[in-house]
Amino acid sequence: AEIIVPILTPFKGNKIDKEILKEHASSLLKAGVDRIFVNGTTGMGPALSREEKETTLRAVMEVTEKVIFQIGGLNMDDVKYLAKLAKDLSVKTVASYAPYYFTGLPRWLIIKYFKEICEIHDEVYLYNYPSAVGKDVDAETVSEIGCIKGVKDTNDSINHSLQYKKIPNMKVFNGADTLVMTAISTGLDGTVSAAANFVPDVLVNIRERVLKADIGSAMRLQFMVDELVSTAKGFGYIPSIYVLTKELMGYDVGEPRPVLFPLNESQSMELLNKTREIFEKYSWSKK
Ligand code: PYR
Repeated sequence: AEIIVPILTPFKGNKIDKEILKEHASSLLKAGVDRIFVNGTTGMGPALSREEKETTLRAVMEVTEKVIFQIGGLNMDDVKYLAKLAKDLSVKTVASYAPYYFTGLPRWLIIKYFKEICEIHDEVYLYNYPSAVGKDVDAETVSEIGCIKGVKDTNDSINHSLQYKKIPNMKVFNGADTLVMTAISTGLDGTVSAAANFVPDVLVNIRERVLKADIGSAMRLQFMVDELVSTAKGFGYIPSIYVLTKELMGYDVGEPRPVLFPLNESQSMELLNKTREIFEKYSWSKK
């Protein structure tokens, strides 16, 4: 089972810092992460321009070819441009969320969107995130699209994710931080977890323990991740990820981009204090 990181996008003065992005990508791979999901939610994909989505891709491709390139958007010309770019740069996999914001889109429209991408690129993943996008692209719709090779399902229902596995050869990843252990032990192809930005070692450990059938201790680590994530969510999850990554990975990862304003000094301190208490409670320390 793969651990895929939806990598954060480091900003300095509202500009993407490519060097930091490369350093972070390379250190996550060293920590045991299998692939890098570029321009996901944690990467603030919907807040990036087409040029910026290209910038993050090119930076990460300088470090590794183990990339999933998220290209979704509401401007079909941009989406197609990015699919073509991926093909030209030999990026193996592209992913997209469904057209968001517009509610009540009929199924044929969603299907057409993905088919247009498949005309350009041959390995297209669906990024299904119903609570953010406003629509669920379920297993039946994926069957109907016909050309989707994988699904990242950000969904609290593992049963929902499992339905996609009924489609032959479909790769399925769950995207909830709270379901890393469950996704791996239930036979999905892995996890896409934002927490992999700041505790890649813990997620690698969860996988090791599940594979050794040491479910009890994997579950305990999962509960630790749950507490870290719910604490971070209290401050705003994405801004918190920058603070946690700097602290736990040991290098500066810049700032998020407003509207996801960075945490101030006292918020950061409070978050880190609470985080330390959680690590102590679970007797976890970095090796
Ligand atoms: C993302 O940040 O893209 C996730 O799915 C977690």
